[in-house]
Amino acid sequence: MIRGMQAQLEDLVFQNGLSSIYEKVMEGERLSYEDGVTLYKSNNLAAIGALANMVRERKNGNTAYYVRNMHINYTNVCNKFCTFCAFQRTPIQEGAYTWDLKQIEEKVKEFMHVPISEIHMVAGINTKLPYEYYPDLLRTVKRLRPEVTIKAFTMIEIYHIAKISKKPFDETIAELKEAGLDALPGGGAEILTDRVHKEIFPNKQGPDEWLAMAKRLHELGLRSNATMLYGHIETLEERVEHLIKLRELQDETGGFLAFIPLAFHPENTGLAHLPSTTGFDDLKNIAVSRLLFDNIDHIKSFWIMITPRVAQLSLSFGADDMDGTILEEKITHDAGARTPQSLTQKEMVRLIKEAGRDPFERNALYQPVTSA
Ligand code: V47
Repeated sequence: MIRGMQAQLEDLVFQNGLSSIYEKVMEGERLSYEDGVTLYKSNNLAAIGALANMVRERKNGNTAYYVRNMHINYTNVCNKFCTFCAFQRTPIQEGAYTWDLKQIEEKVKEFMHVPISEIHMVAGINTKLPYEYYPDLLRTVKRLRPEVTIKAFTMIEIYHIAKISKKPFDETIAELKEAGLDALPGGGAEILTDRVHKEIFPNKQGPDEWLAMAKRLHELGLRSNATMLYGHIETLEERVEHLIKLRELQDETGGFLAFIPLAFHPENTGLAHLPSTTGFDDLKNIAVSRLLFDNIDHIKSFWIMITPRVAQLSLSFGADDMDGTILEEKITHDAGARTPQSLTQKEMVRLIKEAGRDPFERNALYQPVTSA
């Protein structure tokens, strides 16, 4: 950093009581729980963003990753009834759907003309689906598009699949890998505290089980992402607790590829009385997570939830990944998202270049992809 800019930043952090955090960041020292709370409570987004940007550039230089991908939400039938979810349906509810393998094949074929290198699959827990459906789903997708990396099944789906497989856990995971599972998405973590678990997602696995499952899968050689659903009933302290729990697990396994803060969308949910998140809070979550995660390489901004405009700005506030072109998205749009369903590669590259970053096309494992 040139001296003038550094002096300005020192003034900014000093005026805002962030000097000790600034010093730790300069020294590459790990931030504490208390530092996390201080950052979340501070409204000096410019100072927090500048610190996060420093860490981002140290870790990822000027690179901004993106992926050409497709989302497949194979069923919205779910037995978990999480209060924050607008996507779930009971089996007999209007709008309930479950795609059989033929329909999955049709969905993949519908976008066969679009070059992609990742397919992201997450869905509800539909207890009517037999175990074989899951490896068959992976095989169907891989058969049609062998060039893609498949990032599928949240820790919650894996719990369910493993339970109904009636086989030893390691065997089930080996079978899913063999069928085409390359990586796992970060969903289902929500807020990893017992209070929030009890309040808004009591029917699915809670903090300890989510973390235990992630640990197990990392140990079996699978990499995953991690997410945090913010902007509902959680306190700022609980956000920090969530980040620290993930950081501790990452110390043990090194299995997390990316962290993605997910902005809560209230429409059509049991929390519809709550307001949407703001651009300010969206950027702050990106920046604070970049500062706390000294051991996770990538901070991803999911433009579907925070808009392409805010995601573009986030590239200067700690994020180094814009996620994907998507094609179709259901979970956030059912909850009232007004963002588009997809971005073209051209639009993605333009957003990144205008932000002064160098676009880098990747697959689900952050391996480089050479554009067709
Ligand atoms: O776990 C549900 C969230 C998640 C709402 O790993 C909501 O690259 C906002 O896992 N408002 C599933 N969010 C999505 C997911 C994901 C998404 C993008 C990238 C990656 C990745 C993973 O969606 C759920 C939940 O946290 N969600 N309802 C809602 N109303």
